[in-house]
Amino acid sequence: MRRYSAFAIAREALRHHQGWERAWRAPEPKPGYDAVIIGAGGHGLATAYYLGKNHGVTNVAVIEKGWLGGGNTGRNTTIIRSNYLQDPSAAIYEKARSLYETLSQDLNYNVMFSPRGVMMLAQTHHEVRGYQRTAHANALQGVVTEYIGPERVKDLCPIIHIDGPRYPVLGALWQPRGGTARHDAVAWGYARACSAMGMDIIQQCEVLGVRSEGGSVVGVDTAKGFIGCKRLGIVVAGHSSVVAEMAGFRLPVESLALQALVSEPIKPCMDVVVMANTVHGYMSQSDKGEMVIGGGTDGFNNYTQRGSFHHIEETLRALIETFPMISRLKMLRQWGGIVDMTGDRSPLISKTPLGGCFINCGWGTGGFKAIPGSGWAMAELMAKGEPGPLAAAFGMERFREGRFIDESVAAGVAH
Ligand code: FAD
Ligand code: PYC
Repeated sequence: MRRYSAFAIAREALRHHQGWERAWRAPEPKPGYDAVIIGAGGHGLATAYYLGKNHGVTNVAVIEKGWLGGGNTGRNTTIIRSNYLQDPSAAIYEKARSLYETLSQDLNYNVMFSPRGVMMLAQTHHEVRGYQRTAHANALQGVVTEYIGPERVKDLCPIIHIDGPRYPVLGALWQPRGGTARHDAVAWGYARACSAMGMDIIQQCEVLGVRSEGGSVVGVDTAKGFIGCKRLGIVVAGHSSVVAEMAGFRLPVESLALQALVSEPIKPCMDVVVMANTVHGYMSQSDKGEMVIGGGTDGFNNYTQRGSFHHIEETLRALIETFPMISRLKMLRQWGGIVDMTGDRSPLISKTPLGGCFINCGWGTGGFKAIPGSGWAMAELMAKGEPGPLAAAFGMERFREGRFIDESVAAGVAH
């Protein structure tokens, strides 16, 4: 695979861009692999990448029922932060955030990481105390955050109305190196790097069944036939329970739609990311100028990957007191993704009751930010058969043992 570089752009400009290669191959499946990963979202692709890069396992297939990055990875609002409360969460989200800092260089693909800063507004006294507590916890965890007052909020984001009648802004939890990245590029960058290592990314290939012998996985039945494997990773987000059932076990996960929308593009007016969790809204401005806006999950479990009108109304009504300027914007597009929620709002990176089969799911409304760290930890689990330090706390046995990692506040999105 040829490297992308300024020199390559100049060379291609001179020959009318006729010489670019395909970013990844489109192979037919082989009869078997050392490792198969179901799901070519960010987490599945990152798992494959770090299996190759960190553990030298490259006889790998990533199997996707649709197109790569077409699930939640290509549908999210791209917020990256690591301001979680519990130690295991801070460790994995901060690992992910720090990998994002150099991901473009690592993958030789511009993922447009933009550490513009993320603030979570405190609009009730309860939130003030909660975010001050998180700032103290983050200081102990080595995660750089700061509790800031309303004047600093206004300085950082002049379009915020801080004296709202119902929910005045009392302060914020500020993470200066949080931000955003281009979601598709994260999937595409990992896919290209995996393909370059010789891995097969097989799209339009739904997994229909999981086969086992003597309590261990031997392969998967797919729309393109049987594919054998020694190790299987299930990384399918909102469809985790469906695929787990094929493998013969149940998960403590519910599936819900989470929706988002974007406005027409406008001139630059906001160069930070703002989350307003009391009213359930969050907003940032994309490089194209659109205001990227999201709210809470649907109030009922479902698999419908779509937007709905009542959600636009609810989300904008929630945000308008704090951002009066959005009342004058036209909204362009809306969509939904199916998120996988656990009871403690923390993920599963876990062995399963089926030998050789591992699961990575439960990232719910907040897994985009985790992709590099999650892939790193899942690759270690799949390569060694045991979790490393990043994944150790996230086994599914924690639900049997009552050892929850409660992140219902830090998850930041209503559910
Ligand atoms: P996905 O990207 O969904 O990938 C799973 C893949 O598995 C899919 O491509 C699917 O087609 C495939 N699959 C499913 N079943 C099968 C099968 N049987 N056979 C083969 N393939 C199968 N997180 C943040 O950190 N910040 C945010 O700002 C943020 N905003 C969000 C906003 C919205 C509207 C949504 C929906 C989510 C948001 N998230 C956010 C959450 C984040 O998008 C997800 O946690 C993350 O993308 C999950 O990645 P994934 O790779 O696990 O799943
Ligand atoms: O986890 O930061 C997050 C998030 C923002 C919007 C949806 N999830």
